[in-house]
Amino acid sequence: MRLLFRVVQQARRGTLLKTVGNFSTVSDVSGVHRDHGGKGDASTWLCGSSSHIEESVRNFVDVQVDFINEEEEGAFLKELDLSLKKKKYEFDHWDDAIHGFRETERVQWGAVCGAVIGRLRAHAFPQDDRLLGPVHVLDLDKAGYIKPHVDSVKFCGNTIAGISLLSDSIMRLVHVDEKTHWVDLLLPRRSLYVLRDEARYKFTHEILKDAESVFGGKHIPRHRRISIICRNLPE
Ligand SMILES: O=C(O)CCC(=O)C(=O)O
Repeated sequence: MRLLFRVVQQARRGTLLKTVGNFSTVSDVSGVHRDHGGKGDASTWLCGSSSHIEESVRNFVDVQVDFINEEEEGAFLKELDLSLKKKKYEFDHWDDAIHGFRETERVQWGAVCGAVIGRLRAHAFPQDDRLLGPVHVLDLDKAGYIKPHVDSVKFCGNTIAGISLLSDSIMRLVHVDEKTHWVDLLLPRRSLYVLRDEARYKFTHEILKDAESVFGGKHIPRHRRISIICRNLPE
């Protein structure tokens, strides 16, 4: 079974994509509000449909810029190269939650990557959390993107945390009931993001395609992107 199928519950995409689409060209969105303070200044990586929605989501999201350095990024790329190269990017299935990807999972890591995974887990999860053993590795082609979805409550707990390699990207969160309530997270290359609780259950998340990848009016080129994703288990 595809790994991603195990972890996502797809959004009702017909309406959702259409609604979200209204906000895709963020440079055109006069309603965009930039976060200028609050709990730690997130204005460099968080913007949304209103200050109210930004503040409410801010409690449940975190982005750590430069969580890893270039050397650590290189170690992941080297370690993953062989197993990813054996697979082809998948583009074909219209109903998949994701377009243009290949994936793998890994339990054992070399010293450098193992230390980063340890740091990620220590940062994102309480010490007594039960974690999903295998780390999920998702390789998005330059033309690939992740559609709006909520991770399955059957297989994942309240937290998802990921490191982005090779490319900056925009992760969009849209409220599952109020489609006009959304925030965009700018995920710079080598950053860590954490989504927990309401951000994980009450909002869909997606990674925008290059053509829609705009933050604060600026195009953020979406190149090939690999994410290293850790989750906890449901209680
Ligand atoms: O690639 C990412 O960072 C996000 C992955 C994702 O959406 C998921 O695994 O549910």
